[in-house]
Amino acid sequence: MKSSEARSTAAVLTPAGRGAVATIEWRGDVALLDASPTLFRAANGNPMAQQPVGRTVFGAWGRGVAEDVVLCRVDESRLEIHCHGGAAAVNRILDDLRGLGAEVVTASSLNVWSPHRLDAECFDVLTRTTTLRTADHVMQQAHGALRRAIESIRQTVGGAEAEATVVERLDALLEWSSFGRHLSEPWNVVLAGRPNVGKSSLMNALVGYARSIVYDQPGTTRDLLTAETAFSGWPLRFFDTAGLRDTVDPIESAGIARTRVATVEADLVVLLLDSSVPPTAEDFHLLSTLPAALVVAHKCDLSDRWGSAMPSGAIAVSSREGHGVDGLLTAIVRRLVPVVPPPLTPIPVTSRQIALLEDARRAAVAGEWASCRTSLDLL
Ligand SMILES: Nc1nc2c(ncn2[C@@H]2O[C@H](COP(=O)(O)OP(=O)(O)OP(=O)(O)O)[C@@H](O)[C@H]2O)c(=O)[nH]1
Ligand SMILES: [Mg+2]
Repeated sequence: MKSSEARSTAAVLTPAGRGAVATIEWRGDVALLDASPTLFRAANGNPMAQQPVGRTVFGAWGRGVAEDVVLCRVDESRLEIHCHGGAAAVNRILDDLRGLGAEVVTASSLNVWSPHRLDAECFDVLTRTTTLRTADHVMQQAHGALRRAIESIRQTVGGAEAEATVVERLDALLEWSSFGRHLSEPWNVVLAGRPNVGKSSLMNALVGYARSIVYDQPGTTRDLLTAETAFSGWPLRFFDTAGLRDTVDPIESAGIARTRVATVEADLVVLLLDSSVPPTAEDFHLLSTLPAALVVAHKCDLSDRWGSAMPSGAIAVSSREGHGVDGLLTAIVRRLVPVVPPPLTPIPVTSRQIALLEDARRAAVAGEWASCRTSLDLL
């Protein structure tokens, strides 16, 4: 072993088995990785030593069947490797790093946690992310993107700069509140519609396995059922619901009451209409009570009985044939994440951060600069 190799260490920063994404820190000479080009291939084709510090780099790790990973050079001699959280992926990467001469140590022995409370809080959120894409955004905050933005606002508070500028800059951070909160908590998508329109079938088609019972009698699903998945790197939690109708059955009524609460609390409602049977008054009632819903013309493998009564933006889907399911997922994601923040955008990622930024904004609007400063200092 060369002396330069003997000095490298590797540690898993994330708790074992807790998240779907794991983070490994490697301290050593990045050129060692580039000297073994079959080990890591950056999507942008550049060697790691040429990737700027702080830039997140997507790529493939390993010989043979590769792992999707995100790498980031934290500084000249520290590299973070984000991979799928399963033990197999983590152990494989640790083995490869051992092959480069690294000694595998515990995270606490590395003393990696940032002295900045805000960065450390973002590191904690990082352990709860479930996709590489969300981990990438949170990691940028853990490396100081949010802290630097807040420090910069803090310096201007009460100074010569106009109140409007501080409010504007706080607004620019708060614009990403909902996005930031969802980096560690899936977006909730409720599948609603009359009984038998195929909500459970669509839930199964969306998540790719038979989560819900499908049956040809209306009233099959009585309670809320959830299933989590990710699409385009965004975590989604689907709710299969009891079909909405008037009923005297007390259990079904309780299920319907839960459905109504879920539709109010959801980030998005997908309203299913069965295009193979003529529209009913209940369908039109649902369309008017859920105006923001994404509408699906379901069972499009059968002949259409709605014609021009179907809303023009409805997405034709057949869960039975699989037709239109990917298009629906794309439309769902477009509604939930209409704009993706550019790299290094500061984003608040916890409710605490968002609440304090809102407090700071309220104080700034009222011209209460001492209170605004206090809120920013608490961050
Ligand atoms: N042809 C066709 N039939 C479908 C499709 N999706 C569902 N079905 C059928 O429609 C019936 C009802 O499906 P479910 O998924 O149980 O409907 P649901 O909306 O969950 O029903 P409830 O739980 O009773 O509210 C079943 O017989 C399914 O096989 C589809 O895309 N095409
Ligand atoms: Mg059902």
